Amino acid sequence: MLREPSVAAPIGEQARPTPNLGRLQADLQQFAELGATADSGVSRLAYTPLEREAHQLIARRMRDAGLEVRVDPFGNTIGVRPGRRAGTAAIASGSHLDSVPNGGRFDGTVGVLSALEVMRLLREQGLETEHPLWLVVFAAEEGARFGAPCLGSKAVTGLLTSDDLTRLRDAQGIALGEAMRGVGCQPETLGRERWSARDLAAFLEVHIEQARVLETEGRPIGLVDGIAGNTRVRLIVSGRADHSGATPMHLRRDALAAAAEIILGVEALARDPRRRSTVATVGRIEIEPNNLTTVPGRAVLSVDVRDIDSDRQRVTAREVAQLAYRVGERRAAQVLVELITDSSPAVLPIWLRQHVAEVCTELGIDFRVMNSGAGHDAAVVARVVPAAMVFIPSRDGASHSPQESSSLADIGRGVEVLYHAVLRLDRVLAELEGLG
Ligand code: HGY
Ligand code: MN
Ligand code: MN
Repeated sequence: MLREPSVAAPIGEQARPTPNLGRLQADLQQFAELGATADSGVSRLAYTPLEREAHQLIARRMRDAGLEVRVDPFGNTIGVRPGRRAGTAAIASGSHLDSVPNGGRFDGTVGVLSALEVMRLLREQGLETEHPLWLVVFAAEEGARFGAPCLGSKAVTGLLTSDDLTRLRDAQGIALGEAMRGVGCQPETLGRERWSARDLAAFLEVHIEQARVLETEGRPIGLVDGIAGNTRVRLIVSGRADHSGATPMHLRRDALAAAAEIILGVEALARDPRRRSTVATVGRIEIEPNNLTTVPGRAVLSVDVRDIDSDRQRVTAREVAQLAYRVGERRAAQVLVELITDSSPAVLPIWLRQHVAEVCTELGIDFRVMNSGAGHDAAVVARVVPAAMVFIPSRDGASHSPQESSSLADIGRGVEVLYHAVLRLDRVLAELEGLG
């Protein structure tokens, strides 16, 4: 006897619950207070007590919403809403709660709270899905502290190695593994837990766009096609520390002057019109001895090269190294190049994006397909299960700064799209699995 489809009907016939914007605003405010900075930004770095405090807060919110909560050995917090058919692969949604130093209050947090609001709405609607639903909060998505991004999602997808635990260090020289243990994680279990299509059928991430396209075009939703990859290198320029008054100009080996030439060279490489979607940034520089009356003897530059095209990404990174060596030779400075991290671009599966696109159409919400210049956990998760990303507009494209903001109305639209995408996916997968 054929079972009645136990999943929600197409949007036309089913309720369109209104996201509770007041609740979302209150939650955004509470997370904004964890690591709040003087100019209304947040600093919640990877594997610090503040990031863990944010995970403990979301765990409480998950339990309030009726989810069973667990924290895995890498600090990822996962809330589970059982489905009718235990044992089928789950539909997951979520994002991250760590930030860059003095970053924005929306990056990552919007995706986490959108997924939480969907769980609340399902509960208030009394809707039970066929598949289990996961709310996933990944640890350490930002590369700000250790140079390499998406450490929590890489840990569960087999892309983090035990070598990374000692090799990756922060500005104080603290190794990744040590920092993880310092906040109660168990990095030594790396490799034991690895997510696969048995666990997850799909992962959906709502995120702020962090650029200006949606706002410029007046579109409320972006559906992500490709996510840029990143190659990050450390350039160590060693000259000679000398007296800034007694040392004639022609005898100097000024490491900072060499670094300055390299920085402008990196910018010129990325600005080359033949590299359509390449971006390159020297976002961090350390100078020694950093004293007014000493010619700088050492400069360490961190370079972030990104592109949606993997060949261009790697060719540009190689040319950055060659440029640095040439400047070093000319200025009698020694140059060492260290690879910090290298992640390929990801193209998200069109079939999953198409389901989300049909949800937008049924909801009458305008959208556009677009690439993401920023990296995301969805790009990592996409290596093991199908992933989709839903962007909402960023005011003036501001992000990774206290000026980052998105309107509650736009956040609410992202919640609506996610809510109906989860239900549609639950229905489609159930029918495919012959459960419907
Ligand atoms: O840096 C990024 O691409 C992102 O914010 N993790
Ligand atoms: Mn983010
Ligand atoms: Mn970010």
